Amino acid sequence: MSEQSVMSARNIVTAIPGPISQQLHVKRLKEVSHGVGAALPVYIDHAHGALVTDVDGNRFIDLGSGIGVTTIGHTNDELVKAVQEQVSKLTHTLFTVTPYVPYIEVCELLNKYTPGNFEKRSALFNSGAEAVENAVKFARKFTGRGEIAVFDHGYHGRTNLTMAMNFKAMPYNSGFGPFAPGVHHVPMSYPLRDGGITGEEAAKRAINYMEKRVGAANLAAIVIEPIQGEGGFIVPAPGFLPALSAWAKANGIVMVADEVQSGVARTGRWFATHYEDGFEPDMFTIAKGIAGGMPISAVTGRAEIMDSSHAGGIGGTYGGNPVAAAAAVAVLKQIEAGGVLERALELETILLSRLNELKEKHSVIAEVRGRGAMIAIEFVEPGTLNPNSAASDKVVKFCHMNGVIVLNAGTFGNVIRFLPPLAITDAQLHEALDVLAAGLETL
Ligand code: PLZ
Repeated sequence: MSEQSVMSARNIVTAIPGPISQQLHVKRLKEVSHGVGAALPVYIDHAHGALVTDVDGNRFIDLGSGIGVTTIGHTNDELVKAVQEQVSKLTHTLFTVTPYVPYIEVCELLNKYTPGNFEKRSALFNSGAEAVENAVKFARKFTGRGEIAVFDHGYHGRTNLTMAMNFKAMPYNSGFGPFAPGVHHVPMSYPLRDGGITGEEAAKRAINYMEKRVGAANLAAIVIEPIQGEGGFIVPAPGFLPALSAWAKANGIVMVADEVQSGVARTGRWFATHYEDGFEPDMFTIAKGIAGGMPISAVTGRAEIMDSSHAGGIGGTYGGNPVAAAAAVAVLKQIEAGGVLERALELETILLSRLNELKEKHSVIAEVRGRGAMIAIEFVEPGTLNPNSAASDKVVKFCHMNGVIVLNAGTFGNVIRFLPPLAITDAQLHEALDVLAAGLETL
């Protein structure tokens, strides 16, 4: 064993947050809107791979990737090189005025690697919410219909339309309405809390709601996260997603997979949709992990839907910015080259075995779920299904204080989710999970 590997990856040298972070936080509260939250107010100076260092010199192991963004690793070498080369050549023209090459390259790669054996087109935007907004625009234009169905526990963004599509009032929606009309919330498949019904039965419940409450002929699109992100990594029961897409197809409804959190190698496949045979979305929304932190998003879908808009109907000043597009090409080409998807599956093996061990030991953990490097644990009051956010909050706090960045999630705030950068080493992941285990011992 090298000296490096026996040393701790973490290095906590001050109280958390440290004195410089505390000073910065005071300044921030004076200058930055208080509507912008901070889960862990340590101010970060630099990061590489899965290690993040703050302004006080504290080094953390990152199991959050900035909510699933730095999947390829912080300051990934090839990404940094691509960005540096592009930024000195061209920072902006606006693709819809005078186009440039990286935009087309991103679209080509996404058209190739998204599920679905049909002709595709893509369009590029800045954020996940903007991608979702545009997927809805395409679906409405193509179908000539107005209504949209989304699912309980779902999350789609913070713009007016996407707020209407979110499940949770707090903290996302409360007080920010009125919201865009035409959005209908449909029961999700949530195996832990569904009393044992099958995926097909859960789909029947959702379809019944859409038929009776909305009317199939009025629906432009069904928008669903194949694994729900903010909702707590809820993996629907097998058969749920295929039954929905079959019903959508039979009724001329556009099936949209929101893969903003679950896409781009996160789950060990290019997209989480690949796991469900028979689930056949017409369109995908993609963001986060696509470009290692550079802001870019995409809608990829059937050519006839994507071409249904008149020229000029789709766009935006910065959408598919050349530097962000170059970063996306660098990420997508690394996945294409091999090894990245495999790494996510290796992390899955470690996460599942360590977390299931902890579940055996701690009856507050009701379930370990997810795929690839997108795994979560849900906390309950032992022997019941009552959500136990007091326990999950305590463990999250313990991890933060001890140099591990973890994120909470879930409608009931009782889920801890793990989204490590795929560049994390086995030793770093084990060290972070040792901290989690110690946190569970404090309950
Ligand atoms: N769709 C499935 O997960 C973003 C939200 C963080 P944007 N999720 C993280 C926060 O507190 O704002 C997300 C998602 C899914 C859409 C979005 C929205 O993506 O890039 O944040 O707009």
